[in-house]
Amino acid sequence: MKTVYSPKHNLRNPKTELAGGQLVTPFESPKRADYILSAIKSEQLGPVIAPAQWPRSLVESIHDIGYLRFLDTAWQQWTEAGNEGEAIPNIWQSRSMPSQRIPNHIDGQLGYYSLAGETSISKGTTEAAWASAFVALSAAELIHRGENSAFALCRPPGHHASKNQFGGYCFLNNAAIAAQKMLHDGAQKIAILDVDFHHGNGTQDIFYQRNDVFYCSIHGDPMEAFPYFLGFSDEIGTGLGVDHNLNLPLQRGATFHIWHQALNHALRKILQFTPDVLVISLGVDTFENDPISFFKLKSKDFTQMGKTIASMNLPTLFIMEGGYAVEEIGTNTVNVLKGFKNEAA
Ligand code: 6XA
Ligand code: ZN
Repeated sequence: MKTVYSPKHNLRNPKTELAGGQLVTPFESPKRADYILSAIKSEQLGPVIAPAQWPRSLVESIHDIGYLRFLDTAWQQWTEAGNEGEAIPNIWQSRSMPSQRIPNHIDGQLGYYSLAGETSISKGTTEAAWASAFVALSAAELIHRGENSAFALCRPPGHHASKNQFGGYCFLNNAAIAAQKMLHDGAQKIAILDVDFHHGNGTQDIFYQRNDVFYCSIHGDPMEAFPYFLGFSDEIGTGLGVDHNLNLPLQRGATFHIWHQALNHALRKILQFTPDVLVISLGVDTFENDPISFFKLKSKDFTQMGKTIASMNLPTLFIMEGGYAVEEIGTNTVNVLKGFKNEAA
């Protein structure tokens, strides 16, 4: 299995994350990709290749032009306003302020274009986000050209990013961008299975009214876990998209036995959809020692996860999302990929 990787992820190196009432060193750090890359090499998963450049229009097919313009200018606007630290939103349009206007001031724009407050924009963030999207697009191209599987080592991650909002460490929705490219290239139907601990609110929202993309997620119950306001089991899609969205929230302490039952349920539904390609939003923050999550998967369980996914016999594009127990993130990620590779026909 080929891996697509760009060292430009290092340009995303914020110093601050708002957590527990403090500014802490962000969980989503460059080290994460380093651990994964080194496990890919030591476990000899396959070649590691650089991404190509892709037309901006492929990203514009998912994200609003105004949002992309905001990302292009946010850091400059922030520093020109005289700020010393990193750009963290601190005001949002709330239920009691239903304005449709987009503010001119950077503080207002940060609120308008974000859905959460932990993620700061730092110098280089936008460049890294684009490189991450190019990693996903290049891995999608491998599938288009006939590879049975590919791994996009994306960083920053993407599944929380909606068409016009960043948050949850995400800026551009890499999985959505890759799926849209494959549809553009001739695929009729794509299934996205999101196995990250967190619900992929951005991906769900982007495809919620569509029947060419089936989004399915297994995640911590949003009553108890980020992103709190989306990811419930009664969200099934609207319009053409009815029955093309499946949420399987699980409770605190879920073991692999319980998680795997949800996986089998998800895979049965995906088989009924008969997709041309399976996209896996691959977060390994379901790990028992993950610092920000509450499932109980062990390292060996990730191998079984990959094997079970391989039993679908579908071209499969893995896109990296979350996972923060940094020392184990490499092993756990590569366990999924090797489990898949060793089982795939
Ligand atoms: C912020 C939690 C952000 C979750 C990021 C993540 N308190 N998403 O791993 O998959
Ligand atoms: Zn996550």
